Order: sequence, then C-alpha cells, then structure tokens
Amino acid sequence: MLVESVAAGLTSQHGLIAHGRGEALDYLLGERTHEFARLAIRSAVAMLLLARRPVISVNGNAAALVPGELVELSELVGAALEVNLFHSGSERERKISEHLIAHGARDVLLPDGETSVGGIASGRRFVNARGIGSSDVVFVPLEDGDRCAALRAIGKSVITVDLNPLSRTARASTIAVVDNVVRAMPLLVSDGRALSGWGLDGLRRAVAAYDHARVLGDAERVLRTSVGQI
Ligand code: PTJ
Repeated sequence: MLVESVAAGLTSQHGLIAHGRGEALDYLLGERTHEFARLAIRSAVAMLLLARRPVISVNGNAAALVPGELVELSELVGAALEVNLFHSGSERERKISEHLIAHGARDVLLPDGETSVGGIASGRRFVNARGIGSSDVVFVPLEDGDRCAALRAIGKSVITVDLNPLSRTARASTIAVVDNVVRAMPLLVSDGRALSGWGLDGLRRAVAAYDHARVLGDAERVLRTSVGQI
C-alpha cells in the first residue's frame, strides 16, 4: 500500500523508511495488539469524545494505510480532519485531501498559509486556524517528536499511535497507543461506536484510567524481552 501510495504522490519516500522502522518494532512486539495498547485506545477515544475541538491530523503514511478508518473516526467523535505534513508541499496536501474525500470525508482542512505553531522546524508547523490552531485535543497517527512536544507546550493534549515506545513522540504525548496503526485504527473506530453512548462520568473515568508511565514501561518490557530472545 505504501509503495503504491508513494507512486500516487500521497506518501513521501521518507514515509517508506519510517514504515520500515515501524515494521522492525512490530516484529519485536509480536505483530499483535497488546493490553497496554488496548487500554490506551479506550482512553484515547474517551478523550476525543470529551474534547471541545478535537482534530485528527493526517500525514502521508496514515492516508495510505487507514484512510477509511480516519474518516469514520472523525465522524464518530466529531473531529475535524486536517492534513499536516512533515515534508510539506501543497501538491501532496491536495492529493491527500482528495483521497480522504474519496473515502467519504465531507471536509478536509489544509494549512491556511497564515497560522503556524512555534518551536517546529519541519513543515508541520503550518496549520489551519480552524483546525489544529484552535484545537484542544489532537490525534496524530505517526507523529514526529518535535511537533508533539510543541503542541503539548501550547497546552494541547496529544494522542499518538507509534510502534516505538522509546520515541520522543511516545514520551511527549498525553496518550500513546503503542501499536501498528493498521491494527489500532479499526479498534479506535469500534470504541468510537461503543463509547458514544457513555455519559460524561464514564468517559472521564476511561481517561483517568490511562497511566502513561505504565503503558510505556510495559511496552518497553515486551520489546526488551523479545530482543533478549533473539
Ligand atoms: O507524510 P509526512 O511528510 O508528514 O511524513 C511522515 C513521516 C512518517 C515520514 C514523518 O512523520 C517521519 O519521518 O516520522 P518519524 O520521525 O520517522 O516517526 C515515525 C514513527 O512512526 C516511528 O517511531 C515509527 O516507528 C512509527 N511507525 C512507522 N510505521 C508505523 C509506525 N507506528 C505505527 N504504525 C505504523 N504502521
């Protein structure tokens, strides 16, 4: 999917390398969704449902792998979809937006050319004032560490999906789903359906149940055990 997506101009060549890094870690995690990820997914959906202005940030890799699920989740939790790229370029932004619309999105935000987030060197600093610019919770599959820290520094909650529990992204995030985005997204969607009937108290309890240090520690332990067995 990623190779085709690079050829179609949706994903950057750097995206292939990033995916390779992910595959190596996924192998060590046993290519399955662990309990620490399952719990994080539930808390993440609860946080999105409680948010006033949630935004799902889409890059070239996520658009290639899980476009339909991104659109479905945005509908279920009432989040805006915004294209935000590390290697920015208006042509790729336009193609990703069209790809999401082809998968059912009604509206896709792009950087508005005026709004930016401080402390980020990459193209990811350019955002949309109606989207990430005014959001309270940002969901970012396959984040880079700089932006995650910068968004946290300006008071936003950041939910990430990253197979590397040692990455700056995972560490700086509010909630880290350590799992393959291909497995995590369908679970986020099914939890989006299941939790939409929950009241405020239940959702708040689901967020409070998340323990960042524990999730990262459990994930790291699985990785270290696998490496020790090789
Ligand atoms: O489309 P762009 O221009 O925004 O570029 C996107 C990439 C992914 C190239 C860019 O954000 C990047 O270089 O990211 P990093 O810093 O390589 O971080 C990507 C993280 O995602 C790494 O920690 C990988 O282990 C992880 N990863 C890769 N594939 C998956 C993944 N995590 C979950 N599911 C995957 N399939």
